[in-house]
Amino acid sequence: MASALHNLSDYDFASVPNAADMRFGIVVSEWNSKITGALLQGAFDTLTLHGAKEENIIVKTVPGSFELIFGSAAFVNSGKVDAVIAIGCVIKGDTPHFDYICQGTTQGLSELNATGKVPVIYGLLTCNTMEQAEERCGGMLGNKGDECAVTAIKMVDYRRNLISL
Ligand code: DLZ
Repeated sequence: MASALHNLSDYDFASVPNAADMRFGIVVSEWNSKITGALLQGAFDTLTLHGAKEENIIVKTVPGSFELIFGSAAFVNSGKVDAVIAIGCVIKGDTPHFDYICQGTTQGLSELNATGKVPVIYGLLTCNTMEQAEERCGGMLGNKGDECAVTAIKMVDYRRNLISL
């Protein structure tokens, strides 16, 4: 679980495989676009930092986090990417809507991740306040986009290693 001590941008650089021959799809929710834009930037920069070519990173937007499921499935089924990163941000409101969107989106992405041909990386911020989201998209707790990029590269490498066994 996240804690005040864990910075989402901290990782062991040397443990990340080179991503020069990897292709990535990033699906970004338009809701809370200031936050999701910063998450996207973090993911994009970290992928390229580890060798991914810009032309091999396809970015698509969807209206809200709930649509990340369909958007990610479309990438998975396209056969054009080696991993998908789903980026969204849900902020708690006055009604239970928050819970339904978080649960529905998480379940949908989980099922896709478990059953699809390529990994789907969970880049959904589920926050009680906008301040919590700002802390996690480049603020004092780092950027979850960085974490998602590193995870995507490692999972592509994981799958390739299994296939080559
Ligand atoms: C409707 C809604 C609400 C209230 N809040 C958010 C949010 O904080 N973050 C987000 O990504 N999306 C939100 N949405 C939109 C839903 O994800 C979805 O787009 C709509 O319910 C239509 O399916």
